[in-house]
Amino acid sequence: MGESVRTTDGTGYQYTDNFDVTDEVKEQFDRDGFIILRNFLDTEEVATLRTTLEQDKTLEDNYYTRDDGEGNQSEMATWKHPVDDITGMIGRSDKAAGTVEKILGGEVYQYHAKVVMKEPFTGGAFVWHQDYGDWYHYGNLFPDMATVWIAVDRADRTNGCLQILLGSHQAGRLEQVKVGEQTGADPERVELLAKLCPLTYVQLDPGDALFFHCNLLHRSDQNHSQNRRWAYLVCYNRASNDPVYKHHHPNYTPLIKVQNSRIKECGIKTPTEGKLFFHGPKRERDPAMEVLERKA
Ligand SMILES: O=C(O)CCC(=O)C(=O)O
Repeated sequence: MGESVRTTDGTGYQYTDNFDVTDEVKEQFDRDGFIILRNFLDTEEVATLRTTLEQDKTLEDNYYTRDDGEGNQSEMATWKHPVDDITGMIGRSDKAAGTVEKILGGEVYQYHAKVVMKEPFTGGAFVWHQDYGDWYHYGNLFPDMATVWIAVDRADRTNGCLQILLGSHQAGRLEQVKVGEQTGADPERVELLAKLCPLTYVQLDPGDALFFHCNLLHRSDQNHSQNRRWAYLVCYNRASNDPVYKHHHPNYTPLIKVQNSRIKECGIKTPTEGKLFFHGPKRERDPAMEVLERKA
């Protein structure tokens, strides 16, 4: 008997220009904590995004390493504001920002954007966590936040695709604890929730997008395969949920939305100003510095 694994294969909505957040779409998001839009970026758009990221010197200069504590690492580059390159056009587009606005029920702004790079064989794992686990501590009073996770490369079980506990956002915010070298949701609670909320592997083709609620439990495995797994993520906050603390992620900054056509029109360009990369506490430490700090 084969192992029974639940995946998102064959599920989700095919994105077309006529896509709308109907009552059914909204109900699904509220019930499951996510929706999938297949072909959210068409072949040309995702190819331009991929080439732009590969050529972007600022990513090279600003990425940091996120050690999974089990011998592997993922590289991440995180920035605050959308600018006029394809990453910004996607984040500002009606199909991304406009969809999130309808899902969350009001105006949104970009809370940050990032590229998560899981390289072949070395890409690191992420433990079970909720994004709101951290964002709560950064002064966001309400969980009126969501992320659009866009597959740049195919993401599947072999290269560490995202895993979710379906419907787990309905449990609300869980305690955060140290899990190995990472911070994650209380493993005891996660285990109990996993009995009720089916573990689901989010397998996506390049250009497919997962829109998910900030309290949805998610994780991902190491990449043991020869296939790269890069993803582009845009995180949104409701304008009405302006963080009450100043933190490394932006306070309310009006998002200038653009028509979807701007994604194609902008082509490959890599502006260096305005994004404001965040290097943050998770930046790769220089081992020599750590030795000095321990001695201090
Ligand atoms: O892309 C992944 O595998 C996980 C990324 C993630 O959960 C995060 O950056 O918070």
